Amino acid sequence: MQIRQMDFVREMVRLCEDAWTLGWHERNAGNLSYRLTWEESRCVLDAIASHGCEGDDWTDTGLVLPQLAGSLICVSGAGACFRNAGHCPELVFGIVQISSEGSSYRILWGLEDGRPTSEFPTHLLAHAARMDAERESCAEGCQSRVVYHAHCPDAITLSNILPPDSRVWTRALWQAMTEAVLFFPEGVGVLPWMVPGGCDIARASARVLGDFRSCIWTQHGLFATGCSFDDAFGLAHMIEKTAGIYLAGRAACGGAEPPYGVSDAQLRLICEESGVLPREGFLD
Ligand code: 2HA
Ligand code: ZN
Repeated sequence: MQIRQMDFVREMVRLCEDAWTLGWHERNAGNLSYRLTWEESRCVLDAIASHGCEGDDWTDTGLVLPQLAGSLICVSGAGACFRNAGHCPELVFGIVQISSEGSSYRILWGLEDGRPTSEFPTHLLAHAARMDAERESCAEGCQSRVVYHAHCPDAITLSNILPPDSRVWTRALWQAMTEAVLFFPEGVGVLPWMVPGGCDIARASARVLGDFRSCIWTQHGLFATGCSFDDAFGLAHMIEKTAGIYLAGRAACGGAEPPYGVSDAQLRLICEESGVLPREGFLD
């Protein structure tokens, strides 16, 4: 099977097209990565071997991540426009292999225009952070495979009016819409403003993503992670939608806090009914 026909590539294309339509990916905004299963990795390596391709030279990532040693990661490219994902997946995405020490990568397929996204360090550290977090908390081990960064406009607007505080943000979003708490009971992580594109913001984001499945980049956008494309995209969508509802509510109240959001007592009731534990300390 051709690599561009594989399910995970088609899923990446679909996410890009949907998110482009929603207006989250102006020009070359945003980036996306997927950590392949061993089965998918084997299919990719077989497909590459059958074409007699060798893979590129190794490039140092500046990070040492033994969790990712030997992994194959499909990632969007630096400067790539999500709008073109369906038209030319080999330009927008590529599959890289992480070295056995977890400190460098080489391109096996795609990225025909160059190299992985400028936020590659954040993607690598986010995958590793979720693997560590889930290994501790989940009997089945790590399920997270998708890391997604989008410039969602309402989340960005909200970061212009709320402090960069996870509890404040989470409460505003939970109160905006009844079921938000069920989608992100652990809350939403928020990172104060930082320069994008390097290892500093990557390390700070990974600290947040060890604790939350999402991370707001203030005045910039958000990161959402998940076990599947539906999971990561759905989480980003839920954060963006609740941010929009909260903003519309505040605007309708002349800038004041909307008086009739879902109350703490109601949030506790929904959680009890659904067997979900809201993050400790985030309800009054
Ligand atoms: O890839 O969104 O943050 C373009 C970006 C960088
Ligand atoms: Zn960005």
